[in-house]
Amino acid sequence: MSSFEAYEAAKARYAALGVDTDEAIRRLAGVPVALHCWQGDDVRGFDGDPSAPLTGGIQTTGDYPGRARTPEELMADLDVALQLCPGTKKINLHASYAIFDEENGGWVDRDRLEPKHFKKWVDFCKARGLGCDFNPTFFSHPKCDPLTLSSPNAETRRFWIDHGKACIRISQYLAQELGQPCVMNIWTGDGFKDIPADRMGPRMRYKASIDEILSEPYDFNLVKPCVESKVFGIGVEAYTAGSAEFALSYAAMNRGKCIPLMDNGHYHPTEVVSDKIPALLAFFPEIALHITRGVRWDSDHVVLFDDETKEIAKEIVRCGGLEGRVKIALDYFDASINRIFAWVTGFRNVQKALLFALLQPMAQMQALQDAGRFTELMLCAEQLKTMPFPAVWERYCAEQGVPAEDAAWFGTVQAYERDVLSGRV
Ligand code: RNT
Ligand code: ZN
Repeated sequence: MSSFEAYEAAKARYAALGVDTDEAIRRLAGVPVALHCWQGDDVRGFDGDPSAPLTGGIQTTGDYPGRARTPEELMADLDVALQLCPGTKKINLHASYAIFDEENGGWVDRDRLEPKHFKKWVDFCKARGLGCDFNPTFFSHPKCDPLTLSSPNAETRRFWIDHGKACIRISQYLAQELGQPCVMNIWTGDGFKDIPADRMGPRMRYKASIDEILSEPYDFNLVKPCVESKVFGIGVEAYTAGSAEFALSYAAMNRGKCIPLMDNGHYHPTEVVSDKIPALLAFFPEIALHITRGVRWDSDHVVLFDDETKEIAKEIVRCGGLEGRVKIALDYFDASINRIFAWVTGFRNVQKALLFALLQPMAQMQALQDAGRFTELMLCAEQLKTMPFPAVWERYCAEQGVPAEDAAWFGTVQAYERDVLSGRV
């Protein structure tokens, strides 16, 4: 059977369930998903000592060869990954990926960053028609004492607040230059290894610091500041200042100024972000996500086409998230496998999950639920699992000009590893 025939057959089978495959493909093509730059270099960035450790309670493990060491290498690697990913892509930068050169005056510390340090990234995005998201970098820096925005030391807080404000200005610049909103995520690893004497003080300081960062003028239509919560990190097992309740309450009390961000690695292992999406959308006009995969803990493994990724995608679609209410980004870092493969696999899996969700007869399933017909609902949900999804995925990839089969694009990654990555020693 040709791929045309396979698609026509799949289309007919989905149509019998009341699902329009052409419409699903059309909708998915317009949904922006942000690819995180930090998978390409193990979250090191370009603004500090390249041998300094990653801090803030996060960790990359593995020593697969070929990590990007310069902006040029990272951009070249991103290009290879992006050409293999279908859909509307944005990239997601951290402030630590500032590019310093003679033209822009050379290195400055994070509190002095300016839009000009991201001009090369703007050029990169413009040439490829990409949007860009942004993150202040509150970790891996000598000014972490080890706390940042919640530090009891006023000088430390001053430095990091000024960093946050600089990042608001940079985010506004990115949005204006690229003509699409920039999601700017505030996350710190601030917390304690063991039981703190004072849980309130750090949170009050964190709150005041974010208030000050957000006092920097910005257009909320262009810059979407987020606050990302986290239950624990390495070395901050007992307490984080930016807990779930803290971040959510901050966003709720500052509607119109910032939005909540959920990373599905940041909750107790039996909690699921899929269920939290409609809970938050009942109150917030917009929310943001970091899609990742935790294995027993917040381990930031590559996103797979697994049950929870599908369930997250299903809730995004069901709750109207594709119409701009849910800002979708990826967040993982695996240094034990080919990094470009990791990027492409995770991105394609989010696309697959969204397409899989768009191919469900949601209105009919909702009607079954509302009528209490749970037997038929289970039947329908199980039937969906063996529908001819691959034929629709292949059509989508063909329309997007990317290889459909993994074996096809993996050859490109292998060739690049052989010709380019293996030469990086
Ligand atoms: C850490 C958070 C945070 C970072 C990135 C690099 O646990 O998930 O989002 O992963 O900012
Ligand atoms: Zn995250």
